Amino acid sequence: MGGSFDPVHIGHVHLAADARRQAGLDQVLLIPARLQPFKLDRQPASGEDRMEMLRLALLDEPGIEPCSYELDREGVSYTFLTLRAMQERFGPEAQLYFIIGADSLLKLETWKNAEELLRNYAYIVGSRPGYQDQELKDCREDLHRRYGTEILWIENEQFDISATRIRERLAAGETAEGLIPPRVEEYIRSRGLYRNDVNAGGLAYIRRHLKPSRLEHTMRVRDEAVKLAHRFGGDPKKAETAAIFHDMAKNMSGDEMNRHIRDLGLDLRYLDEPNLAHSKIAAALMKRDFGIDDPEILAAVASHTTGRAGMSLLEKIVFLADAIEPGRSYPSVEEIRRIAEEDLDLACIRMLERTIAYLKLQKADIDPDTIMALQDLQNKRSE
Ligand code: DGI
Ligand code: FE
Ligand code: FE
Repeated sequence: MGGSFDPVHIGHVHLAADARRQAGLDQVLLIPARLQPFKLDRQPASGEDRMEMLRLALLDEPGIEPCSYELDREGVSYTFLTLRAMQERFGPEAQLYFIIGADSLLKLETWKNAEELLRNYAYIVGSRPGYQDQELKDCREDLHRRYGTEILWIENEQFDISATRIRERLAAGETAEGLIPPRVEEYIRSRGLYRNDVNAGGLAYIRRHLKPSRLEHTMRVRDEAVKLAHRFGGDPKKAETAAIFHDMAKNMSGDEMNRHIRDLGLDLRYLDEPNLAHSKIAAALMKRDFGIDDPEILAAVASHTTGRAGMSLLEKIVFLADAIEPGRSYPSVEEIRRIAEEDLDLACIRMLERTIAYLKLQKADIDPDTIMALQDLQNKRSE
């Protein structure tokens, strides 16, 4: 059974145990994959830590063991190479079963050396009870007919536990009790793992504090900000972090906002304008409660509503992503999206113009930062 095991959770342990029992296997090996940090938007736990967590998780599970085969080799491991090596290790008489999830089964034919995989090895597919829908049944039949592949079903209650959710909880300082074995949680705490995953901490916070529509908006801003960062040479990781947190203070009550303004020592003039306060409160909370002190990220959150004179690339990206994410609809949004395909500054100018026009129509006070942001960008353009 392969996987990231970052961290191993009871879903993995149950699947391995159920597979061993239901299919009568002599031994189950859990083989953590080498993870490439640059391919993930977060820092994975090291191979040593993931092996140790597996060892601890499997202490009470006879016949199930961690295996460091893929970690010990250089580069990306292909499953067909790992299975070849296991066949060699256990001898030609050994019948190997590869334990996978239902979604992987559907994609098996796209894997490297799929034909070898399908002809030489059998599979145990874990799925939620009752999840064997027609597509899976057809797939199984089809693979069996064309390659003679033997595929066994394992029904597994905890199959949809998500390691992402577990990391989010841990990063937010919550326990993952009931999701990972207690010994593994102790190890995670003692090693300080998953604590600095700020994005996970932010996601856990906004899932709890934002209304569904606001959460969906935030997710779209995140995607848009990462896209803009790639397009204009910004830092996609910083853009992602700023976007996740940017509206974290949006669904607070007036009392709550006032309390934060007081506790955080923010300027009183924001008190009666929630739209202006929420971005400043968010930046201050990120710093105080999530330990984010990158000034660029904090500035991008603090200025996302109004903009300001001298905006950095990241500030422009977050400001614009918030304004043009696919859920937005106002008269000029299509035009601004089109401009944002190639000209970040001009798109920001058009957005600021539209905000000012809108606020005038509403007879609302226009923040000096909004006006100066526009003037600054216009001046730089005419130079
Ligand atoms: O938080 P979002 O809704 O995603 O978006 P946002 O942070 O850009 O907030 C938008 C609201 O803020 C919108 O109703 C207009 C208002 N706003 C933007 N600039 C100014 C402003 N309100 C005032 N009073 N003054 C401004 O300069
Ligand atoms: Fe906002
Ligand atoms: Fe927003």
